[in-house]
Amino acid sequence: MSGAGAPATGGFDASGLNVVVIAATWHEVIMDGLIAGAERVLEETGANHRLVRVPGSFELAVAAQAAFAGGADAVVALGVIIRGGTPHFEYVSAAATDGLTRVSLDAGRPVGFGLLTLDDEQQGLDRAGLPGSKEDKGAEAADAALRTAQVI
Ligand code: DLZ
Repeated sequence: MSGAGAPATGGFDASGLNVVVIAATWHEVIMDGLIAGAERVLEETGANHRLVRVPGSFELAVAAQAAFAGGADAVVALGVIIRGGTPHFEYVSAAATDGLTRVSLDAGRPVGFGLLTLDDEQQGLDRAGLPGSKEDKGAEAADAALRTAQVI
C-alpha cells in the first residue's frame, strides 16, 4: 500500500536483472511485510531474484558484498532496528548504513535501502506494506534498486 507522496512502484520491465534480497530476521512481523513488498515488485517487473536471510541488520552489508561478488546486478537490503534504552541502536544503524553505502559504491551497483530505523514497533507497522500500513518501504526499496540498475 502506498501512502500519499510515496512513489509509484513497478510498472516496468526488469527481466534480465539478477537481484538478491537480503533480509535480517529481527522484528518478524515487520520484516515479513517488507519482504513481501520487495518480492511483489520483483515479480511484477520480471526480475530474477532470490532471498538471503541474515541474523541481524549488522550483517546486511557483508551479505550484500557477497551478492555482488557473485554477480548480482542489484541488492535490496531489508532490516528493522528499533530504538532501545542503550546506544546499541545508534551503533547498529550507523554500521549497517555505512556498510551498505560502501558496498554499493565499491561495487558500482545499487543497493535498495530498506532499513527501517524506528522509535517503536508501530512506526514499522505503518511502513511495512501490511494491511493498514500507510507505506510499503520494502516495495520502495526494490523499485529504487531496479530503476537505478537500469540507468547506470
Ligand atoms: C543485537 C541486536 C539488537 C539489540 N537489536 C537489533 C535490531 O533491532 N534489529 C536488527 O536487525 N538487529 C539487532 N541486533 C542484532 C545485530 O544486528 C547483529 O545481528 C548482532 O549484533 C550480531 O552481530
